[in-house]
Amino acid sequence: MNVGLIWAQTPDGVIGADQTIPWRLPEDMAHFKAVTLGHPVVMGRRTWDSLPPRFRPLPGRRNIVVTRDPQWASDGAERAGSLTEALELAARPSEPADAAVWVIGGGEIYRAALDYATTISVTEVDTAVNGGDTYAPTLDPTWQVAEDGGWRVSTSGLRYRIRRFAR
Ligand code: VY7
Repeated sequence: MNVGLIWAQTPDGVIGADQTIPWRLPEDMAHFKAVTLGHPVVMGRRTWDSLPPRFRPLPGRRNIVVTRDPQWASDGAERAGSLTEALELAARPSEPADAAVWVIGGGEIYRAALDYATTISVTEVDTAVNGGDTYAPTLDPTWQVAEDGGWRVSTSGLRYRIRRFAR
């Protein structure tokens, strides 16, 4: 199974502050939805909590949540005790071998998933965030840009670019 990671970050690597994404980029939300729709998504429990309740579970996707708490349960979500357990759940049952799972955050889960990743979608948002407390993993040079959408300007006024990395 192909394991993809998808995140949005500032040039400094900030992906979150105070349990939220500290910018609004409608084009990136649309990109995120288009890429992940129809595929299982894996996220950490804090990321699950950070989703506005009306958007939980993310529709049209199996939502797999990683938590060490064996008691944790939430409507519409599957619980996994570790990232590897989440990937095993995503691969079953009867998903095609070339199916994709998308790891959607956050920082701790991306770091655990990086070794398994075959593709990474990074939206770079040209903004500075004060008080960022969650960071994207740094990509070693084996990761190369496979697709570059170029810099664009959001309706929100922010500059952003979407790049895909592969190795
Ligand atoms: C997470 C939301 C957060 C706040 C409000 C609405 C990249 C993104 C993520 C995660 C952007 C989010 C939403 C947007 C998606 C909608 C549901 C409502 C859907 C990521 N590049 N960008 N993210 N939703 N992991 N990677 O905005 O979600 O998909 O149905």
